[in-house]
Amino acid sequence: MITMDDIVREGHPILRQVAKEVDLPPSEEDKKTLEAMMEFLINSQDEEIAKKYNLRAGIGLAAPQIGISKRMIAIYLTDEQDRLHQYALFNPKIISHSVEMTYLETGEGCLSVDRDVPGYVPRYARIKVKGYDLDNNEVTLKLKGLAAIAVQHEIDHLNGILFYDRINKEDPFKIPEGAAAAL
Ligand code: K1U
Ligand code: NI
Repeated sequence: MITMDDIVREGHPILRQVAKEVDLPPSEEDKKTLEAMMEFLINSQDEEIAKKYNLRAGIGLAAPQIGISKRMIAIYLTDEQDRLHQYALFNPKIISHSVEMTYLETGEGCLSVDRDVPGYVPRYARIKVKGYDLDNNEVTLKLKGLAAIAVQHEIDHLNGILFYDRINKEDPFKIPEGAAAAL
């Protein structure tokens, strides 16, 4: 199982690399990796398991964060409407997005960043994402709110981008242009 010891922290060059596309259909090894990433998220949100293994809660994880520079992400979160979003995706791609932007009023955190970086992180308010699931089915998702923000955070990891790269350096709490707060 994946634990915090497997999570690569900022400063490691893999977090700044553009991850490689996964060959499809996915190999058994790539499927196992993506399944283990999802298991980590579920475990990290289980009070007992998280305490036992000292896991920090996460709602998303990208393969570079466990030292694998391949385009794989896992998402496991309950949204503002109490809907569960559980996605394990190979080669996720934003195929369209809103003009409107959004941001979390609490800012963002990252399992690869062991410190608080305050500020608003501008994100598209709505996105359409295409990718492939564990069974190699093409998946198209239309997302908004926290789910859209989490997917953008994880796709950023695949492109070597960390959330604080997007915070306004001069004025971290400046409301991004055309943005409404999420949540
Ligand atoms: O990629 C990561 O480092 C995980 C990160 C992803 C994230 C997505 C969107 C906004 C912020 C961060 C996290 O999951 S940080 C933990 C977190 O945001 C959270 C954990 C439990 C409940 C609610 C939120
Ligand atoms: Ni992160």
